[in-house]
Amino acid sequence: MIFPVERLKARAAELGFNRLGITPAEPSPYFDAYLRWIDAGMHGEMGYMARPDRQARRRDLNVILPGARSLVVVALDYGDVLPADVLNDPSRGRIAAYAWGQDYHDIMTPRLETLAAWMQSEVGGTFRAYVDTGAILERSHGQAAGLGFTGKNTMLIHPRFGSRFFLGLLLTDMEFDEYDSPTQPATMCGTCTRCLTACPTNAFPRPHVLDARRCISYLTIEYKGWIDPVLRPLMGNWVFGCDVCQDVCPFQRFAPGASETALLPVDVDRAAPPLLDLLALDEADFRARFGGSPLARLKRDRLVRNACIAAGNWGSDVVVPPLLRLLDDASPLARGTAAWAFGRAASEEARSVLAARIDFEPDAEAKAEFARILG
Ligand code: B12
Ligand code: SF4
Ligand code: SF4
Repeated sequence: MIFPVERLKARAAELGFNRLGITPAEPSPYFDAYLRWIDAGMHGEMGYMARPDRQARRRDLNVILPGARSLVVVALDYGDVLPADVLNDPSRGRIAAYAWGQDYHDIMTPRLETLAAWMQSEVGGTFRAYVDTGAILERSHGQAAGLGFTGKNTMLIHPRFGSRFFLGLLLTDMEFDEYDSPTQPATMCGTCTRCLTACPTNAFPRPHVLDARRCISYLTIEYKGWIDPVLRPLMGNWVFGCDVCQDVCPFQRFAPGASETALLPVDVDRAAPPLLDLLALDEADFRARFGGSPLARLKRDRLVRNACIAAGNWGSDVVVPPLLRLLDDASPLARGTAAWAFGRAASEEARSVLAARIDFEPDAEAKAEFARILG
């Protein structure tokens, strides 16, 4: 069951993947770094990252697939060059570049399955396909497969293609006639610390370690609750994900952007929608606008929460009418975060409006938000 790598690489390119590397299915050399990260609680409320059965899979790929011999790792580039003044416009809510188009899981998973089925039809073998979904240290195995080095921002960075690419994996009991190996040192950052100092929320306690609990990407996408009021003013206009620690990276200037058109935004409003639109979103608008994209799993209430924070950071009083409407929203998260933004945009008006409402607010946490404004 030995498969010729050149044929595999050619087939992967036909399927639209930008790069492919193959590495033996050996344990990650950074498994202990992952355990330390979990022990420090830096995964926040991403409980799936810490589950003992998932730790066992990350430790030994044979737990996922007995007899696993190889990992095929693919990279798919994303992103586009859009005007920075539009993306940074505080009247817009900014979406991370990875989420500008169609959901990458929906694009990559069927292609990986096609690749696996093709190899299986040629020589047999068993395969497991993963795109972000498996208990696998994808970046570490991607590095072992020669797809890049680990930046101080924890991204897998290719010296020529930057870090704006997704990873997908096929774990298999097949062997290949040759394996890739890292083509560069484990890290190429040298003395650079740009990403560490640029991070708006100071989420890197040290190089190569990210405390997800402070990361805007975690807060806007993964975290379901009330975002710490201390962090809110630091989040700028980000409403879904964050690209700051990649945008400042010197290796990013070589990034080619997406060759896959489904990953590109249809227009700038898809990359940075006007906040007034987001503050007015109902469920139907949300589905129409973001269905099929990575934002779909966020659901409308959390996007509105995030838009309220961006509106509070904008500080313009044009957000007051939509925020007033959100004080009557069915979602306590939207009501409470709208109160916070209202307090920042028009503090005197907010105090009188919230004072009149606080006794009628049924949700304890939303009420606490009102109370914080009232002092
Ligand atoms: C949980 C998760 C998150 C969390 C936590 C991220 C983190 N840094 O841990 C949050 C929600 C914050 C997040 C954010 C993002 N994510 Co994410 N995420 C994941 C996920 C599911 C698991 C990552 C993980 O295992 N973290 C645990 C830590 C301990 O592991 P690690 O990040 O791989 O870090 C390694 C190195 O730091 C290394 N290490 C430790 N010490 C040292 C020291 C030296 C010297 C060296 C060389 C290495 C080293 O060891 C670690 C273990 O391998 C992966 C998919 C997967 N299954 O792997 C996607 C993944 C990492 N995410 C991805 C993306 C695109 C993003 C965002 C860019 C999205 C966005 N724009 O908002 C941001 C980037 C933020 C950042 N700087 O990492 C891509 C990254 C692709 C790439 N080129 O690197 C992945 C691989 C998904 C995919 N299949 O494409 N993500
Ligand atoms: S994604 Fe943003 S918030 Fe998260 S570590 Fe990078 S710069 Fe910081
Ligand atoms: S910005 Fe500098 S330190 Fe950070 S990942 Fe890029 S090269 Fe490394």
